[in-house]
Amino acid sequence: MSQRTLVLFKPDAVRRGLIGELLGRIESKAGWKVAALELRTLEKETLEQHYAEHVGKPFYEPLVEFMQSGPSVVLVVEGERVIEGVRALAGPTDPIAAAPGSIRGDFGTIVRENLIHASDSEESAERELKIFFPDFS
Ligand code: IDP
Ligand code: MG
Repeated sequence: MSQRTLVLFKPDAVRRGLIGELLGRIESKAGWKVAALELRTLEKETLEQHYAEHVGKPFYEPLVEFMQSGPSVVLVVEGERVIEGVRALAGPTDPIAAAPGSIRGDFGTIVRENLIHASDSEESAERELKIFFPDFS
């Protein structure tokens, strides 16, 4: 089943020069296509919409601050089971718990600065694609 997902390479990944590494892992998956890609410093309003489910949690404010701290790469990736697939490439939220071989497991140590966001379900993908690419059909 072909799907679209919203992916962010977070400001830590861009600062550390990992755009190519992360993009390469996505592009290496057979049949997956980058449908949109932009280097963008995310606005507070965009992040408040994106992370609405986390409002009130102790990590919310520092997360929104961190996500504004430099440019991110914003991507739409499409292909076979890409929603589940990019989550698998990313690994679980805590980079220390993430298996080596996953993006977070290979490059991360800090939970907040875990390099990548990827939509976690079809509903999230639809919601997030509208936030970041309102004109994308
Ligand atoms: P996910 O990105 O793996 O879907 P979520 O639970 O949706 O993880 O959290 C969104 C983001 O908030 C995480 O990717 C991470 O950057 C940050 N985050 C989540 N939990 C914590 C925490 O306990 N401490 C600090 N940051 C956190
Ligand atoms: Mg999440």
